[in-house]
Amino acid sequence: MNIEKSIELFSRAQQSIPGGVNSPVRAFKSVGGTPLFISKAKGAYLYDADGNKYIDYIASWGPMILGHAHEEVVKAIQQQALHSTSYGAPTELEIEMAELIKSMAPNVDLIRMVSSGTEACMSALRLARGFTGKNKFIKFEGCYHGHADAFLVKAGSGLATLNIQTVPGVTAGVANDTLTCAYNDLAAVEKLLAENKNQIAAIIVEPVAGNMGCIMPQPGFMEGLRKICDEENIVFIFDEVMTGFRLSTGGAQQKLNVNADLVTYGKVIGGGMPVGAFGGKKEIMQHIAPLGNVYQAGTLSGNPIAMIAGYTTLKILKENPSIYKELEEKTAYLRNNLHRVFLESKIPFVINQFGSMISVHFSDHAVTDFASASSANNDLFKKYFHAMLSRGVYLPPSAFESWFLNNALTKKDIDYTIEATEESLKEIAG
Ligand code: HOZ
Repeated sequence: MNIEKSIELFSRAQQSIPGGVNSPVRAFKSVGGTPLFISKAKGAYLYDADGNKYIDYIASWGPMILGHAHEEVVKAIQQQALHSTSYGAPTELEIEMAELIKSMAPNVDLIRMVSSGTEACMSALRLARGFTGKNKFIKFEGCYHGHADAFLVKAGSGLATLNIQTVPGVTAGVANDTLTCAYNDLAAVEKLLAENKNQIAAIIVEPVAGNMGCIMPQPGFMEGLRKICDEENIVFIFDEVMTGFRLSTGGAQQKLNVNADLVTYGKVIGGGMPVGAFGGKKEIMQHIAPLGNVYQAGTLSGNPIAMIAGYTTLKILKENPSIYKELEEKTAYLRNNLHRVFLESKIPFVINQFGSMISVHFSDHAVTDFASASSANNDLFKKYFHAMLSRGVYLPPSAFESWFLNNALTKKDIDYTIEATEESLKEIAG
């Protein structure tokens, strides 16, 4: 595969952009090689600067659930752009977006739009602290809630990919209030509670983890967290930046049948534009300024282009819930057939799948938390990643990221992916 232009662009990018990329995982650091520079995408396919075509399993890390350049979404953006791209004043569109989200997501009385998942989680945490008057919070090892200081402790995603243990610039004072324990370990949560009685404002969790590969909650884990939060007067925050409107029309809350007090969104709700949101119960949300004193603001919050892209995407999902069934069927088909070809290869593997999120860990034991995800064979992942890329299948360039299926993928694309895996595993086994 000729990637001369990507090589040239990467070298040029490094002269002006740190590491040549605007988000670390894109740099291919843990898998090696040159990141591909993308020139366009349509449906399920990405095209790089050299004109190579790839089947896309990243979907912009989740947002492009309908496929790239979806006609209705593109048209809506074009029409809105004619009326200006930003006003810095309220619009009816923001109300429509809030009403649409409220009509889809359980437990959302009020919702505030922001511009990224990071902002959404950061603001939800501040709100939980302001509401409870407590400072500490619990997050789970390997869960990633964006790059606000408080969350950069034992975080997954890019930090796990780059093996960054502590982040210079995050002060000890901030990190001291971040308590961590293993995902799926209720006993560890109870221990933290006992050690920090009446000091914990919030528990934040990815209801289906997607930043250490895909990891499902064990039966009873989310329900147990809900119970603890009720008993201890703790705000339960679902970080649905990945799962929101990806797993169902009501997100993970609906899919897992567990209520959160606050929910954060991103990715899908922006339809590919930079959008985040946090919302939840009125009694908590009414503490946000200008209703209350918990300050939070943004010049581009509720930006009309972002709103119309997200609104159009969500409306399509709401009106066509069969999309979720189709996505789930496609992902299950992929999982079952990957399972078959991995078994034949005799290479140890674990495939975790939930809805349209899936990932492969090269491991001989179950992957249920960050420790089990980290002990998988990253060298094999790296070889698999490159073998697939050379066959035109674009997987996330890190074993610590979930794959996201988009609904433009056809059975033919998935069959090709399975064949490519079969060939890649033969190549790896040598
Ligand atoms: N942290 C993002 C996925 N979990 C990666 C985004 C990117 O590098 O573009």
